Amino acid sequence: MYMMFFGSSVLLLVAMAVLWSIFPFRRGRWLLWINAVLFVGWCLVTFIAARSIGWEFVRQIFGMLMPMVFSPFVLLFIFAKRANWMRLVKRYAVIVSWLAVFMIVFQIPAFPTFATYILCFGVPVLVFFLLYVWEKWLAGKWNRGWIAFGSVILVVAFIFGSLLMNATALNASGDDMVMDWGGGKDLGMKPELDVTKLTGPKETAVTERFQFTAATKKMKVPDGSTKELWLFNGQMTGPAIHVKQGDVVEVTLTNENIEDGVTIHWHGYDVPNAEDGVPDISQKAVAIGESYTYRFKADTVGTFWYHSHSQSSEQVGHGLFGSLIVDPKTKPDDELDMVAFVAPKYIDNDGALISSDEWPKQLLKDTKIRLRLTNAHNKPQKIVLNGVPFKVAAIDGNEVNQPTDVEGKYVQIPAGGRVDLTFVMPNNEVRIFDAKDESGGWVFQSERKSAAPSKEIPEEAFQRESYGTKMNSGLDVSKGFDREFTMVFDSKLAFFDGMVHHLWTINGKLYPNTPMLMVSEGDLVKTTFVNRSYSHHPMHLHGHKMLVLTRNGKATTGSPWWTDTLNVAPGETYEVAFKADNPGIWMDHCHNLDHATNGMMMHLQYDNVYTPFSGHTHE
Ligand SMILES: [Cu+2]
Repeated sequence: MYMMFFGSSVLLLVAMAVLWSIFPFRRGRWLLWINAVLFVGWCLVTFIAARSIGWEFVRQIFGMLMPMVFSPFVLLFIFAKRANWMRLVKRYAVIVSWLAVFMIVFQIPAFPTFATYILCFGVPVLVFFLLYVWEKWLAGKWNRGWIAFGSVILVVAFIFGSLLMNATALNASGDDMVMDWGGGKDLGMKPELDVTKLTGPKETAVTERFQFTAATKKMKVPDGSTKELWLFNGQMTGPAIHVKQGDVVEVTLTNENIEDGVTIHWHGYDVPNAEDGVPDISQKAVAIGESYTYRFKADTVGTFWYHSHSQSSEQVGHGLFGSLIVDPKTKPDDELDMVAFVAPKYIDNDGALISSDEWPKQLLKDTKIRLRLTNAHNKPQKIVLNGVPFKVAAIDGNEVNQPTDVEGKYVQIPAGGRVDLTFVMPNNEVRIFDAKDESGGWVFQSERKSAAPSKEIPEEAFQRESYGTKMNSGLDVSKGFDREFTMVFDSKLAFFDGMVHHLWTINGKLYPNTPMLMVSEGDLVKTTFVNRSYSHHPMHLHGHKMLVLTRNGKATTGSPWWTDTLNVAPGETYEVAFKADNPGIWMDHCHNLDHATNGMMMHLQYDNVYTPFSGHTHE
């Protein structure tokens, strides 16, 4: 819907600009009338968009461009009876309407800064003044060749100007750290806690020990070709960490030959800050030949994963990830556990499911299965399970209260997110696959020979917000919040690494210039996500679980929806709450790792914590 608003706005503004450009050369009121109709059309499109997706999505673009594109009509009306002023207004209309077109194409009004206000409100006034001066004292001639030449120069200057301006923003040092106290008390920094002191348990407590070596390895990938991958212990996917609740896990990571250094981040697992594996925040990336030891208590049950958080987009993409599963102390031992990942884009861009487990080909009837699926890709994935009704037993490691049977629906997993699907093996074959890879995935054969299960992709999506049965979430949000933050997502074009890229902004800012979200320990925090861009943003907060309160303004009704990676689709708004109960400096970023690389990251910082490392990271 937002895209429809944006696209039709661009078309309508271009049409208006073209008409204004003809205006100085053709007489007749019809041009003016069509132009007025287009303007009304644009207002209507905005009105419809505001009603259906919310004023928040359209207010910047409309609010800032509307006065600009409306101003020629007003001026024409004012100067209707004075021929030489009319000439001036027509020239003004051409310039200002094209300016509006470029502003909307580059989405400049979507994330206004002081410079944007000058562009939108100051430049039109300046244009009018300059035209007046030109007409009055230089007896300006309106020459087509001159206009064409002037326009080309202006357009080129404007495009390169915007691209360069945007690129400069990404290369900023971030030294002028700005803080956002979320409307709560600004307590000032009282840094007394060094992140390196916020560690897991002592060595003596360790019950499960792992040695990981990160190295390159040539390996066959799902499409049959051989690629150089970057792997933990030479395995795709990395060695599984499958432990029991109460275990103390120790992982010693050694970097054999991965340039730029490696770390391990325990995705979705709320470890103490020093174990979080974010370079330049909780540690230095582990350089070639060096080692680093992580230790944490496995007290939270569920499906998690681990991956390098150094140059994440490249390193996860090349295979530096694996599964982290914590079983309850007493596990129903008749449940058959299977772990799989949607491959990251470098290993397979087309939705191949990969696993380090050997999955059984045939299953006995009535076998209970738990499929633990993690999306290591950058985009949300549609998972299809055909041939049997199933339950969505857990999301991001959090069990759903009384899940009901799902049939004829696909389940979307956000990039970085996990789902546990459970089912009881029927007397027919069952197929699981990613919607991008209909002929791939797995088929579980039954005892009885049956027709091959369908490759059909259901049209309807599983909706988490109303699934399961309501129960006490354990987080009381009825008495209001200590802090409230809003994160609005946009995109802009810019030069970066010598190419034009999309940069992804939070509140108009690029990392590391995005203000840090400041909290005090014990705060109850609300965050609102608003996605005005045209790409999905799976928002991942380290160190905390978020409780989803509303989706697009509607309160969630089912089992409490806890998540660590929430997919915010284009045009969507979510409100989430979390308790600030894990002191540290935590990343809050988009898990489309390309977006994170291109600006969509920020920090959540406790006011009493500091890092001895550089203080901001390039992931
Ligand atoms: Cu994103």
